[in-house]
Amino acid sequence: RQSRAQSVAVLGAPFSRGQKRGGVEHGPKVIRDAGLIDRLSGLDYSVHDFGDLNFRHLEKDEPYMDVKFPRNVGGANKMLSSAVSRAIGAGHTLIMLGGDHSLAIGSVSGHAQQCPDLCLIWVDAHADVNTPMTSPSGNLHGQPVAFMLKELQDKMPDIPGFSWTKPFLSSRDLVYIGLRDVDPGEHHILKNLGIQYFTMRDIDRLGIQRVMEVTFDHLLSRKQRPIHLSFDIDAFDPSLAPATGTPVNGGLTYREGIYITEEIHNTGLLSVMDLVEVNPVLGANPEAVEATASLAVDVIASALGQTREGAHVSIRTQTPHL
Ligand code: B3U
Ligand code: MN
Ligand code: MN
Repeated sequence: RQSRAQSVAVLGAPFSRGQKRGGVEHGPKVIRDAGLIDRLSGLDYSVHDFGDLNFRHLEKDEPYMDVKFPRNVGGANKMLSSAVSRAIGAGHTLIMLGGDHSLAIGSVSGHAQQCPDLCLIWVDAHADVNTPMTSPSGNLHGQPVAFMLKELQDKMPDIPGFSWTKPFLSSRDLVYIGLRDVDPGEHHILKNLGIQYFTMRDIDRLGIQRVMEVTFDHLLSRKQRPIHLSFDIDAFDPSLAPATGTPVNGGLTYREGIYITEEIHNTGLLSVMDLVEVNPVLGANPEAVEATASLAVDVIASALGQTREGAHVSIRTQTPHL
């Protein structure tokens, strides 16, 4: 089971310029404050908290076409990409705490530098595959997947701040789970490229167990390879994860979310996980923020092997009366 590294690195990416709402840069702090490091240490990993990246803010950053803050987003992701690449190269399993979802550009590309055969599971209410031409908002957190896909190469203009990266992922190496707010241009891309995706309706029809079976058939049946899990907290129902920028009704239940991460853990192939879009400023009250942050901790712990049936670690030394 635990075939990969026994060492987990946690890296915070306090960044919010991929969208317009302040506060998501405090995600790493509230997720740590909800007890992340202790929970992971309790799972018997050696946990290395790498702290937060220190992104430089660029004052002069005019929109390009309609794309907002291109140089800030590009620069932050360049920095994140090399940090992720270094951590994976050093043998850690990495947890990246966002920050908004534009950070997946750096996280997945840095991972791909070390693991060119990785596959990507994107758990989100949104497909985040707009190009600058299809984006209704100009926000880069709605576009990260478009920067990754080789098949979209000629649809992507040269955006200032992004000359360091080029597309590295095939559309067949990507599966979406939890979609329920997909823009027309995104729907066209999903259909046109034949991307495997499961909307909330698909989860209603098939059940989450079957969804995970088909996901792994699609990604792993030909060969075992590292998994990048990019988990947007807004995949969960807003009743569970209220403190986020773009909540959409009808999301994952707690049990569906945890089942997804349990199954990913059980593959033994999880290599990097992003947990993004926790925004403590948008919680209606402190309880709403705590609920969202503690859900984030639960889903990360579950991806790293916390089970609902419990576990026993060296019974003989810890409970000699047994
Ligand atoms: N699809 C819309 C909205 C959106 C995407 N991601 C989030 N919201 N979190 C867009 O702006 O691209
Ligand atoms: Mn997202
Ligand atoms: Mn989302």
